[in-house]
Amino acid sequence: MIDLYGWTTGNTYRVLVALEETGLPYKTTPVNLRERDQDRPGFLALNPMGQVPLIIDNEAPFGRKITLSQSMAILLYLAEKSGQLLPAARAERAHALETLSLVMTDLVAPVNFGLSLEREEGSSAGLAFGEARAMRALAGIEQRLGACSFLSGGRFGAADCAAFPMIHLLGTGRLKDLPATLRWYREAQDRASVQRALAAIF
Ligand SMILES: N[C@@H](CCC(=O)N[C@@H](CS)C(=O)NCC(=O)O)C(=O)O
Repeated sequence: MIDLYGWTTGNTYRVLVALEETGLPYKTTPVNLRERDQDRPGFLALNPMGQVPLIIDNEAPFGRKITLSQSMAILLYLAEKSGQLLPAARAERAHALETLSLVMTDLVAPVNFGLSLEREEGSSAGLAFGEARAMRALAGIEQRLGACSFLSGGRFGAADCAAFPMIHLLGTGRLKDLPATLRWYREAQDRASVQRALAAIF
């Protein structure tokens, strides 16, 4: 059983979609960010960064319990554990990882940074910067989805799990000139795994 510590944020939903896709058994534990549960000693002992998501896998494949933070590392761990979420062929796998990296560093990171700057400093400049970077990343995503059914290649995988919550947050208005991305978004939204992830209770 995998314990997922999380809250209703994109970084947690990314892991929820991956858990639902793989079918690995898990249970959720809320870390209420509004009440700053992340700063409590019990949680800091698990993740000194005081951030969610975090998983504890009590049945790690190498026979020991593992505690893991960072949503991208968690996606890759779940891919390895389940044998799903990444293509087996090496060239396809390399492109799936390239796309995962694009999603996390060029789409998710700048938007989240902009949102934090706005929330904590009241600055809209950070959000404008984040959005401009996001549109560039979406152009890269559009190109990928023009050539493949999914961001991870022929099957929904780690890069798709990573991208869905952020594209969901950005909204379909930003996808009007990106037909392949809009097609992908609608298909992803209809997946049972994504629906279950979005309905998860914290
Ligand atoms: N790079 C990390 C970012 C995690 C992160 O920023 N988590 C936020 C919620 S979305 C958080 O826990 N914030 C609480 C805080 O920073 O105090 C990941 O991908 O998991």
